[in-house]
Amino acid sequence: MNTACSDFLVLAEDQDELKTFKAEVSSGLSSSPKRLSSRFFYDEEGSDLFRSITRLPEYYLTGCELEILKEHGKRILSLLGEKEFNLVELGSGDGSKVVHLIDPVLAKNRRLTYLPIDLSASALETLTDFLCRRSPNLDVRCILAEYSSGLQWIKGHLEGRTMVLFLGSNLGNFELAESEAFLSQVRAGLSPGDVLVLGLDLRKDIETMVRAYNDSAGVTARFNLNLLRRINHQLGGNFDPRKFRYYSTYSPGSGGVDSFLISLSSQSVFIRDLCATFDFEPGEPIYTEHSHKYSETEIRRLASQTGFVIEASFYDSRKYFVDSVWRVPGQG
Ligand code: AVJ
Repeated sequence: MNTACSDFLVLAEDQDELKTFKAEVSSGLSSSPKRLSSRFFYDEEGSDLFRSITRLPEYYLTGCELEILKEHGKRILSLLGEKEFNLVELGSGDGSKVVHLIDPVLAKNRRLTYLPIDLSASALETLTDFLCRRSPNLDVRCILAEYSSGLQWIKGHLEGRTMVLFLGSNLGNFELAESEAFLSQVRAGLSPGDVLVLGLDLRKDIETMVRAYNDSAGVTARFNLNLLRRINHQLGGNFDPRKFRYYSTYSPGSGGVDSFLISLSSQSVFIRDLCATFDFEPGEPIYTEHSHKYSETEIRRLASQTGFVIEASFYDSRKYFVDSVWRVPGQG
């Protein structure tokens, strides 16, 4: 991690995340209907499974966004002008997307500071190792933090223009009210003239959307079921994942793919660290994930309600996905 070009700022502790996990499992399994948040999918095993998902033929999202960044990366960058700037990424990914924004800057022999914000130290380290060899003109400053505290830190510590990346339709896991609050928070961390690049999966024919979450290799099912395994490992649960099935479907009402783990029998699960038992009826669901699919109207409404102006929209050739570029209005 102590690579010459990188800095590592720690604003979150593993214990904090474990506490949050414990609290959310407790309240989620006590509510009716039961729920567990997809934000907890990403332990080490879950992150590996997600990487496999991005390579599945059915999961078109990653390929579409890669196509957009390869094709239009330079034009996206040109919206910031020629001055030195900071590139902030919410969620660090594996670097395969962001290089299409980093490399054109470095190719012009310009300096760039890249600041990935992520809760996984190992993800940040792997990403840094991958990026650091690229050029002495690239500064990588990793921020181990929740998005909100990372953004807050950035506000007081960066000079010059900033471009924030929130790619992969990660916003789609938030509920509408949460998305608005989150985007307003991003907006508050930025100055007039700064830019947000938001990757969003668009509404399209239902079969295509549903197939992306029902792959024939069953990786997405394992990805969801891994959450029960994580509860077993980290909180001393005794879930038998074979007694649950993964189910996901498009809901026209909410405009997204909703995912569930459904109990196959009448069963009780004990979780040691919560000192609690949770009862399941046959067919009882745990709601695990909402993956929102956006309409153009929704995107326009979100931007204007959170204080941004849409500056440009970049699509893949099939128009499955959009990288929507939003600017903070005003002088700057
Ligand atoms: C990373 C949140 C965009 O919702 O499509 C992939 C996660 N879930 N397959 C999504 C996911 C099931 C993904 N996001």
